[in-house]
Amino acid sequence: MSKIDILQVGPYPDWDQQPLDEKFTMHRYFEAADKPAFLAERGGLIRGIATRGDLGADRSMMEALPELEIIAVYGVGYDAVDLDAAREGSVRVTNTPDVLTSDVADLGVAMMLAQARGMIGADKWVRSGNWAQKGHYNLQSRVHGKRAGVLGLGRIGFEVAKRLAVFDMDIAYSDVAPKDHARDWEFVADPIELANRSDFFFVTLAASADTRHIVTRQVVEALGPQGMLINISRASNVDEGALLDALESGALGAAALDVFDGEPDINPRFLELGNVLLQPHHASGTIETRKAMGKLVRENLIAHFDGRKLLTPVL
Ligand code: 8YV
Repeated sequence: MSKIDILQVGPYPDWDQQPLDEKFTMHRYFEAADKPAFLAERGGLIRGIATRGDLGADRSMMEALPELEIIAVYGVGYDAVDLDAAREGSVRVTNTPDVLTSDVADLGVAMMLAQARGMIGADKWVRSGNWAQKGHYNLQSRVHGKRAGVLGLGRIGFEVAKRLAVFDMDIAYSDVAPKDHARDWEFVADPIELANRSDFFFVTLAASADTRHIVTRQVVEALGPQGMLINISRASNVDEGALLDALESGALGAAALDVFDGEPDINPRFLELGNVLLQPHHASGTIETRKAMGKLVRENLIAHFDGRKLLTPVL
């Protein structure tokens, strides 16, 4: 029996590629020199898409695949998948929640600490010989006991807040409504008000058309010259032009970012800034978590084609 044909939108580690190749005929879209021709030639064979959170699947791709049944996303964020197009085509969609939650939250907190305590610069201070030649590194900013705002108290936001509580931080959060699991953390409906009462402001909400630029210039300026914005969600949740303006003028004190407009080709204005920690969209980037994500992608695809219940359905 011939193997089912799957369109693979982006690369996977070998430990995922090998079992996928064993089980399916994987058509490596990301390696195609002429992608429209690739879809025109093979589109009629394809019954599933294996994609990544940052790559997704748009309407034009789906329309090129008349036999498409399922889209499996390697990532929790499915904002790059055109869900309307998937619904219209009765295409199932899966993602990889839960398995990556703690690693993403860990990195978000680590980014806050690293930026607040100047760890990247301090490492350079030692390696350059400055410590021996020029003396002590500049004093930095305290984290424990300060005010934290979490914009989006979903799985990742909750794990971030849980970790911040260990640093005795005064925690508030904003979401569409108060959350039952929010412990003693204050609910603040308005992101501007949340930023006003925060020293560290985490953007942890799922990205969608409704959340685009929810972090406005007003939110950034409310966070202020002593404030820090940490984004481990999607760049689209933040008005990046306003963020850059505020970082350059000092209207915002600092930022720690794992996601960017146009990534990996980020705005070169970031490269000139000494008050930003830059990370390459790798909050879920641990061996353990990426293996768990890849396993979920495979298991969802196999379950679908075996006629069984999907493990982590979005649609
Ligand atoms: C993914 C992410 O690992 O989970 C998501 O939505 O953004 C990342 O954790 C990444 O998109 C995979 O390429």
